[in-house]
Amino acid sequence: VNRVPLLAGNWKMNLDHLQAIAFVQKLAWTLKDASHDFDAAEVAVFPPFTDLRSVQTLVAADKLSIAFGAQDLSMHDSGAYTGEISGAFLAQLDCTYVIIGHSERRTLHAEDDTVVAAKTAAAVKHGLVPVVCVGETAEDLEKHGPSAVPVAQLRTALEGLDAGADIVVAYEPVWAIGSGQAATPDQAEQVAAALRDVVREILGDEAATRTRILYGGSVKSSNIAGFMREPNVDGALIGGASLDVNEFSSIVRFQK
Ligand code: G2H
Repeated sequence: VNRVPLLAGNWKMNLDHLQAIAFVQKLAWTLKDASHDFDAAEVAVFPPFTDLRSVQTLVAADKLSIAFGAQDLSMHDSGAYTGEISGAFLAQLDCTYVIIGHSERRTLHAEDDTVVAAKTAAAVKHGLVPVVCVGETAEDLEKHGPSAVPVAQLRTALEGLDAGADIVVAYEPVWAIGSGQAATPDQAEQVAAALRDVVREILGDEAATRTRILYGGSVKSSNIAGFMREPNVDGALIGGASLDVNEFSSIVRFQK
């Protein structure tokens, strides 16, 4: 199976637009120095909304191969939704991706599976690739086992999408996020395989073969290789460790 791995840095609410420019420039130089093959491992960053215009300008001016996206979007196209950002606006800024349903959105902003599904549909409608995040809490894990909750979350998120929809799935166990305690490669593989079955069930075989499933939760340069050896793990969503250019570059240049 030929899926290009995706190494994606979720900056969360870090780096303002000036820091973003400096960061992306340094990242591009570091990867160029290391002769990184972007066709072999795709690199993406997810800055705050207010950085996107700066990142777009820099990427276009320097013809960088670094992709970028937003960390959230509105389920609506336009209108009286104070503080919300339309997928149409993100598409205009050349965003390729948009993260949807990150556990911090689910927990801190009460986004449930229905909201996640509406946002996923909105992203696809505007030509963005949704990075749909799913994952269980420690309590879910104890009560329902490893894949039941992420599987149910993904089922709802994908309902109503066309088979041709271009999506990325991110499995992020809540207990592993920012905790320093990552899942084991085995655990990630087990859930990733179950999530691929959901993609197959809802979007069909072709989508299941093509869709990239990422692992997220305390990924760093010292543990990335183990995840990348798993057949159903096609990359990572990296939070804390993506804010250090050297560390993120080492993750991007993982050795299997
Ligand atoms: C999970 C992850 C990035 P971290 O939230 O989405 O963050 O790598 O800091 O655990």
